[in-house]
Amino acid sequence: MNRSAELFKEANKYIPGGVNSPVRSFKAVGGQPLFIAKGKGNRIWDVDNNEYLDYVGSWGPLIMGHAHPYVLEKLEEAFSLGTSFGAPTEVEVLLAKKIVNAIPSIEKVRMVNSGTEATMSALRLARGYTQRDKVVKFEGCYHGHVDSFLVKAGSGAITLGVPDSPGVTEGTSKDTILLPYNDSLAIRELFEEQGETIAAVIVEPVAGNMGLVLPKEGFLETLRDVTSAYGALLIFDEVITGFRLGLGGAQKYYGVSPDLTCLGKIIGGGLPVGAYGGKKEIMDQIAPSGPVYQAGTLSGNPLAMTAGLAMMELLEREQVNGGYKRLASLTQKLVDGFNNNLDNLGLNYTINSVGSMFTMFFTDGAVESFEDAMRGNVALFEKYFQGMLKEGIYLAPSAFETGFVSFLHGEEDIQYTIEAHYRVLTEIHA
Ligand code: KE4
Repeated sequence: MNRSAELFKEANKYIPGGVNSPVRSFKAVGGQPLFIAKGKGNRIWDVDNNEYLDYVGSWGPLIMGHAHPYVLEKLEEAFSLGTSFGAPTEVEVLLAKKIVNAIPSIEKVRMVNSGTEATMSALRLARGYTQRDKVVKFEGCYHGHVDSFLVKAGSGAITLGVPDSPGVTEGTSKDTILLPYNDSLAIRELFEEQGETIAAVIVEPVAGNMGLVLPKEGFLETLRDVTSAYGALLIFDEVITGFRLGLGGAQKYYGVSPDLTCLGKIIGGGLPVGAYGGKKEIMDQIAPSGPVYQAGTLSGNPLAMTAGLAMMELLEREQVNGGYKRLASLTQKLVDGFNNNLDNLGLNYTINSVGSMFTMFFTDGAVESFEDAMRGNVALFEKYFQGMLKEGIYLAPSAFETGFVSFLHGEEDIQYTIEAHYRVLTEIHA
């Protein structure tokens, strides 16, 4: 039995499912999860010293790769000063300032400890600010494990085949309205019918939790129109896309400005973090400046802020020197190589991509909604995932996630991945 298997056996004695987050369990792809010992650049090593080219990047945060020297250097300085004070620090102000300067729709921002906390707090704020109860979310979008959003959530919930979660009360889910992603007509009809009762619409401006699904022309603009017309707030969940699609996130990329934005992942440089922000007038409703309560012992933790600030400094440099453009074209090269393989093999699987994000769906035709994504052949994905793992390529262990290319991926990595993709597809279709 290898070390990962031994540790998984041990872990199952003390941790539910042997993991601290469901999707890591490999339940959706069979076999045992890998226990990771270390990461460096675009590589990770498991506890049996197997090396992998990493396209998960800790589910998005590590756009600058693992153990970036600059991030580690700044953390080492911070460690020596202490790990947490539960009091204001200069570093959290510096990071807040960078976020505000990077994203025009954010005039004020509050730090929390996870993406879930960010979306949960943004929802409470929207309800407190509008004095309304209803919230609209979209099928296949995942906004963390907030009761109000675990209504056919994406990510883990779909992967585990449990679209609704036990423990979410009728009372809670009755205030959540679920619509198909990319369906502009449905949202218009809903608002004509009950727009005045809706506190907020929350959306992943680029959906990364049903596999990658891009907004159709006019969809985000429609959300902006109807929410403005009826006094509801538009919340962009940019936990994945924030600083992934460029410093301005998806809202800059698509030119649609929300009222509130949720962030996470990249802004913590791999340490636990989340944030939500928006217009002053709305954010000042948050305690202690306003009546909407939200708090956290480790919010603005100096180590997470230090790692986040270092990441932002690195990303500002990338933005200036065209790094994001290079990253997008490197990802396009990967996607073109994959599509070339599919043509040569006579396969017509669909690949969605934007910036440094990509997903290959084991289905043909456009994948523009949760329903489309669910047409994917999960059994084939499982074989593909295991085959790529044997090739030393670490993909997300779920058909309903997104692949991430980091600034540390190079041409050779892309070339190797394209060749491995060809070999594995040939094998599983033999
Ligand atoms: P966290 O609470 O996991 O930090 O963030 C929740 C969240 C919110 N919004 C979006 C768009 C997200 O993608 C996430 C979390 N993403 C998943 C995978 N895509 C995290 C992986 C996991 O659940 O282990």
